[in-house]
This record gives sequence, structure tokens and C-alpha cells, in this order.
Amino acid sequence: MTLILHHAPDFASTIVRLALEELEMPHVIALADIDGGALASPEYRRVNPVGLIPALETEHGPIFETAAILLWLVDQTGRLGPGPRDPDRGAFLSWLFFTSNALHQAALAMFYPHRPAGEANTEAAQAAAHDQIIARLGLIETMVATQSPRWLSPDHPGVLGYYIGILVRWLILLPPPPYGLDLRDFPALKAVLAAHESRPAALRVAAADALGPTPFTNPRP
Ligand SMILES: N[C@@H](CCC(=O)N[C@@H](CS)C(=O)NCC(=O)O)C(=O)O
Repeated sequence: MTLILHHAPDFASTIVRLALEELEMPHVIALADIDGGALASPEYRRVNPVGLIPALETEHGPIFETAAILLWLVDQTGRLGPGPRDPDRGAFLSWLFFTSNALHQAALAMFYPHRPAGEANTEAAQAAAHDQIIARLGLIETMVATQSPRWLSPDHPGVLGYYIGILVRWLILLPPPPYGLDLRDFPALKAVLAAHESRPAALRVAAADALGPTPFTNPRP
């Protein structure tokens, strides 16, 4: 069957769309009417029981959670990340799960601080999320600068480059002052993201989702 990506522009599903374009895998985009309550509908909950974007319908059934979908795509194609018997697999999995569990979660706490802390505590939640984001991006920066992994590299496209690229985009664009991210503090990562955003696949998605010409390194050109 043709893959179906449940998507809203510049939501987490854009990360999956970037991977699908890079892999040149035929797929259909099913635009989710989020404001119209589509994510709460029984039909959508059969695809993604937690009611979030993204979800990918496949011949193996529906898959949800960004990292799970990216890993499934790597394993199906043998591209954009190390496969199960590759010596780099363990390190790749470690940083993919860290990105999902730690960086993505801290970004969500920055954008929706009332969710972890309640409406009365949003400022404290954002301050804590900011510290976590800077520390966690610092760990990724050190890893890239010291280990130059093939799976997060300016020389090779990879699912992790696209995942971190979209998170960094949001962390530059969305947090209120003084929390916006400055990528000059993360030069090795910036080089990886600059290479990813200039790939033909990324340019196609940037045009389709109206992300601008440099969506990761300078999302407000
Ligand atoms: N851990 C989830 C997070 C996905 C997520 O937060 N999706 C957001 C968009 S970026 C969403 O669907 N928001 C709609 C809502 O909260 O109603 C994943 O990685 O798939």
C-alpha cells in the first residue's frame, strides 16, 4: 500500500515528511484539521491512539511517535541511519532516543509550559525547560564535534539531522524572550543542519510546508 502520512505543516510530522522525501518513498499526505478536532475523532484514534501528529499508515499497520516512524523507515530502507548489524547502531539509537525523550520533551515543555506545571507555573516551567534544552543541545554539540558520526554529519543525510533540525527551528522561532536559541553556540551542529536544509528533499518540503529557504539555521530570514 502507499504510505499515508497524517500531517500538519510545521508540526512534528514535517520531520517524517523530510525523511520520506529524502528516501523518495511514494506517500500520500493526509492533512489533519487540528482546529476542527480531527485528532480526537474515533477514525484518527484508530491510527494514533494518543491523538497526536504524526502518524504513518503502512502495510504493517499504523505507526505513531516520531522516533518510532523514523527508525522504521531506516530499517525498511537501510538508509538515513545505521542498520541493526552496523557497529554504529548503538550510538545512533542512543542519540535518537535521547532526542525524542529529552530534547523533544523539553521543547514541548517550553512551548506548552502549562501542561507539565499548570497555568500558575508557566514561567518557572519555561526557565527549567530552557536550561534543559541548552544542556541537552550542548551534549549533542560535544558528541558531534568530538566523534563526527556518519549518522549526524554534514556529509550524509540522516533522520536525526532532520529531527534535530525541526526542533532547533522551533526553538529559534517560538520561545518568548529571553529563551530563543542562538545556533552560534552550537557550531558543529549548525554545520550538520545547514547541510541538511540545503538538500533537494529539504527544499521540496520547505516549499510545500512554507518553511522558508533556511528552515533550520535561520528560520526567520
Ligand atoms: N512524542 C510525540 C509528540 C508529537 C506531538 O507533540 N505532536 C504535536 C504537534 S508537533 C501535536 O500533535 N499537537 C496537537 C495537539 O496537541 O493537539 C511524537 O514524537 O510523535
